[in-house]
Amino acid sequence: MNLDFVNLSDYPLDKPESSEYRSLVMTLRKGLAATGLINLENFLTPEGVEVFREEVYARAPDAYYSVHGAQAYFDKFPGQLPSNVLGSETHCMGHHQLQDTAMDALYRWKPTRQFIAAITDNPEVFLHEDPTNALVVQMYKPGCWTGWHFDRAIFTTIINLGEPAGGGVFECAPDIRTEDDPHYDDVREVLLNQSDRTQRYEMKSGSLTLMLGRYSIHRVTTVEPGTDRISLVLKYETQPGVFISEADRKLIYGPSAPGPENPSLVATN
Ligand SMILES: O=C(O)CCC(=O)C(=O)O
Ligand SMILES: [Fe+2]
Repeated sequence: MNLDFVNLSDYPLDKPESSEYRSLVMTLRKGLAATGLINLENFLTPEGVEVFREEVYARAPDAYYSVHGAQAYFDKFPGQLPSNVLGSETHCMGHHQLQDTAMDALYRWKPTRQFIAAITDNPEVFLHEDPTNALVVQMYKPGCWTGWHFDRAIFTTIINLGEPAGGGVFECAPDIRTEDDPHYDDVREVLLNQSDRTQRYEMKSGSLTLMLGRYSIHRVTTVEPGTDRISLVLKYETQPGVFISEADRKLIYGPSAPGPENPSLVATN
């Protein structure tokens, strides 16, 4: 892990015993618990952003372009919903395409995992084990978007690597549902663009966003002509051995995307 890529002056991940680290983690933990979403600006150094972007563009021809529909929660949604706000259109690269990159080194780095565990108030977090879905680059070329959805994992870590010239805004209604209550009425208001809970975040390159994605409905609006929006999604889990289903893997990462070496491992999403 190249320490020049992380802004260790503002985020001293390498000094977990220091009082600066402890007070930073305390503040971020409280912020995440209170608001459902925190954004750490300038988490990467400019050099880190540059190197990560080079890695993304070197691999971009192999990204899998897909347009697909709504996710699990909406299968059970009562009543009619506007279909044009669900689903996604992106160019996606999975972990199998990002091996031996600086992005992968940051994902696996123990201090990153300790930092995320501390902020999310977990004793430890584990790497997602699916060979495709653990570390993901979402490229939003002009016209691309991700519709309203909830994530499967409790929390999601996103590093922004490119701001679009227009559009590509991250919108989120944090903490809108709970594990036991889907809050369909509140969610319907969001989907119909009638909710005062929806917030807009213009993420800056190099920022790290941590969000309680399982309970916070979110989307990325359509990117307008100009520059691409790029996000790097780091999937951490509160238990080991998490995979996605073969059907989801093929849908998101393409028909030739590799599955687990041991085919008896079953999906846990
Ligand atoms: O691309 C983004 O910023 C958000 C991606 C997202 O919501 C997801 O991967 O679940
Ligand atoms: Fe998401």
